[in-house]
Amino acid sequence: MEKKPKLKRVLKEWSKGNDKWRFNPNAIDGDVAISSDSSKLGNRQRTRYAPKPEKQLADLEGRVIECRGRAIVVQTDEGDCLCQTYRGTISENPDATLVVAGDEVVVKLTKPPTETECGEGLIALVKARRTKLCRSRERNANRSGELEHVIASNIDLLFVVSSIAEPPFRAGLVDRYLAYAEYERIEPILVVNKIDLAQEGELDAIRSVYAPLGYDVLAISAEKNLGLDELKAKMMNKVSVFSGHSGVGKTTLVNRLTGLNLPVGEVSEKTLKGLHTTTFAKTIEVRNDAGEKGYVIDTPGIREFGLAFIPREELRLCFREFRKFSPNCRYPSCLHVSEPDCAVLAALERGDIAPSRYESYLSIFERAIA
Ligand SMILES: Nc1nc2c(ncn2[C@@H]2O[C@H](COP(=O)(O)OP(=O)(O)OP(=O)(O)O)[C@@H](O)[C@H]2O)c(=O)[nH]1
Ligand SMILES: [Mg+2]
Ligand SMILES: [Zn+2]
Repeated sequence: MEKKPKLKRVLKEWSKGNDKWRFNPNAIDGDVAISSDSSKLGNRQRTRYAPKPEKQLADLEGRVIECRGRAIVVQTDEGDCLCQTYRGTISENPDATLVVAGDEVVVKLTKPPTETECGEGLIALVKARRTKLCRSRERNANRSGELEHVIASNIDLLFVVSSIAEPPFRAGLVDRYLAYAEYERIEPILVVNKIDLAQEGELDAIRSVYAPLGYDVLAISAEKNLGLDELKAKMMNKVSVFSGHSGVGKTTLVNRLTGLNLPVGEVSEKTLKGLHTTTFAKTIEVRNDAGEKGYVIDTPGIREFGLAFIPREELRLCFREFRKFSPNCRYPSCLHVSEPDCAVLAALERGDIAPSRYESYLSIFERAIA
């Protein structure tokens, strides 16, 4: 998936805002309007039109690799294409972010990809997402009409990346991801990175909470190359996403797994400035020695992961350890908070449910839809 030189250059220009390929919203369907970036030109002259997509160019199917502002990179069997959406873009995902990394799309070509150059085109169709990672879902649409802010789509595995220190392990955030994974029916895998910084017993304490629930816990040090083979093996023939707090080492892991050199950040610097090193989701190919491959989407770190959109009666099903006890609650509708004869609360009292997990449940519950 090594980008061709031209694609890299154009992406750089676009991300700097020097886009001489700005689209004219008034262009008629099929016309690609290109405006010159010269401010000296009069309004009339500012817009010129690219040729219409050639009739004989067949539409191409592909997968979105990254979206950087208006620049969307689509990988197709014929080669990478630099695309944009336009007024005629059809989405099968109403009220959600229009295009994200992982989306399967149909591209109307304006220029076919060649051996040496990437193609160009318009996104004609964004197909329905099989699975998705959402940052938040609003009850009222935001300015762009989004009810769901989607970060990545069509993923098989959600790697919940945390670190043992710098920043410290945050059980609350990890539990939110796990609850989300249960809700969305995506398989989650816990990655505890920076084990080179672990104090005696810290890793066991984390394992003792999550391993009995059936969650895979991978202890890793990207820095010291520990546990990376096991991680890579899980990723083969799948599309994975790395998600977690800023600074836990998601991009460092991607770099170690691929030999790439994507920018990583200094934790102290970032905490002070509140900056994220990775600013947009990006898909990267990961290969093993046997020639198998998988894809991983590296995402920007997050501090909060709101789950207010999950209704309370569904939320109680997202904590898998409750399921064993809940049939014995007095009321089938029991939400395990203050109801009499609640078997989940009794299990918590007995120490059969980890207090940190129940605390996470309550914290999500308080904001969930009643
Ligand atoms: N000690 C130690 N440091 C690590 C390890 N992995 C990553 N780091 C450091 O952690 C810092 C943050 O790493 P990044 O890869 O930028 O973190 P990120 O999760 O991608 O952060 P965002 O892009 O902001 O979400 C860097 O300074 C890395 O060198 C590790 O295994 N051990
Ligand atoms: Mg990063
Ligand atoms: Zn109950």
